[in-house]
Amino acid sequence: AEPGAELQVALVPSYACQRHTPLLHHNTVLTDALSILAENAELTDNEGRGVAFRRAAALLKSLPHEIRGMEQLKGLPCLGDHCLRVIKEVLEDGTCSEVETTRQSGQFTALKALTGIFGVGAKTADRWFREGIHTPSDLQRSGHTLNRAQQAGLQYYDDLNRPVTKAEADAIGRIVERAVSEVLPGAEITLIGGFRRGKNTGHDVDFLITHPDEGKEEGLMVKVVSWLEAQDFLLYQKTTRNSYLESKDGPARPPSNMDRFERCFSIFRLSTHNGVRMTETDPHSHFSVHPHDSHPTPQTCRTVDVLSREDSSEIGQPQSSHSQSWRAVRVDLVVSPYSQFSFALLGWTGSKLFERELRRWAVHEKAMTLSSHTLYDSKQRQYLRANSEEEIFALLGLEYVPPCGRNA
Ligand code: DGT
Ligand code: MG
Repeated sequence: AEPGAELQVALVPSYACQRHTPLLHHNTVLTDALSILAENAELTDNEGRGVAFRRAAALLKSLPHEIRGMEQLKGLPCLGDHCLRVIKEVLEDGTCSEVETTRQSGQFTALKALTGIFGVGAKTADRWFREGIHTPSDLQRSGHTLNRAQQAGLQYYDDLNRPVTKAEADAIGRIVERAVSEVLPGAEITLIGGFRRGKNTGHDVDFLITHPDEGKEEGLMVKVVSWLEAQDFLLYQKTTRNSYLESKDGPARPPSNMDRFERCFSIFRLSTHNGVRMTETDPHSHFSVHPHDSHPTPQTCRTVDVLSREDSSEIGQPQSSHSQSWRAVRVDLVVSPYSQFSFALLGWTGSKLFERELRRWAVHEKAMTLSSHTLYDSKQRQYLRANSEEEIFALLGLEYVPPCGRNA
């Protein structure tokens, strides 16, 4: 081994929020294997195991080199016996039998296919699987009563399981920006989720909306959604007031302005202008570049081919009728009061594991409670204010990690 290699390894910190985790890294063979086991654990009601596999994968993603032998893992955190067995097998044989068995198992493939339906979670999928329903087509034939979300999920199954490109995310961004500026001039929208972390594709597009005059954002979601519906952009939407369920271990009663936090789960109808070249740049567009955001993604000028879609409608749904003129895209909208914007931005940029690690760090290392709304200091018994993500990291005693480093 190289001199100093072990020392370097000993310095890898154990919380993902203490490290930079880039999108592209050196250990994809190992992390792909661990991710399958994580996914399987999550699908079979084994959250604890799922998190353990996710943490191990995230650790490997943050390493600056490729792991080629077990000796390189000495002293690294987050790697339990099970993970080490998996890694050892992959390093020695190229594959791990447990991973391959899982990948090919009927239960895993069925649960994946069923949870691939918008509106279907792991519990529902598992119940259906036990009834012999293994595919979306099975479900359709079963005559089960489905809620509105699940009906839309089945109807647009193929579209919603095809990755959303950055160009499509930007096109949706321009529509949302138009909607927002029509109903509330001065409101600001920011691209969040995986695309803010630099991903080229996503399963959905996430936006955060706010207004510099606190209070103006109240009731904004309903107006935005009405405008989008009137323009025929929405195939499905469900707007919820914030239920504040996320911080189970948080202070029992949040301040009353929390009630204003609104969220809309939607499915957009996005024109694909098949064969037409669309210019992405709008000089007046400022979405994804928020004044609070000191690390904006430069909106570079480029021209893109908007996909030409092959209609491969597996379940023979109405998708064939709109062949190539539009596609369905999952879009999440969140409205936040200005004073909570930084917390919302940090909380909705992800990744899910990075968020989980931030909250775990806050509780266990700092006796604080972090949510997408606030940071509460249990020792001082008070909420701490912050006007940027950098300030929140500083309050948590962490070095700042930019969005592109949060791909844990
Ligand atoms: P994707 O869409 O699969 O490409 O990847 P992400 O990272 O955009 O994942 P997504 O869209 O499920 O969620 C975006 C981030 O928003 C996620 O990393 C954590 C956060 N998030 C999602 N759902 C909730 C929620 O119900 N409450 C809170 N506070 N945050 C959420
Ligand atoms: Mg997303």
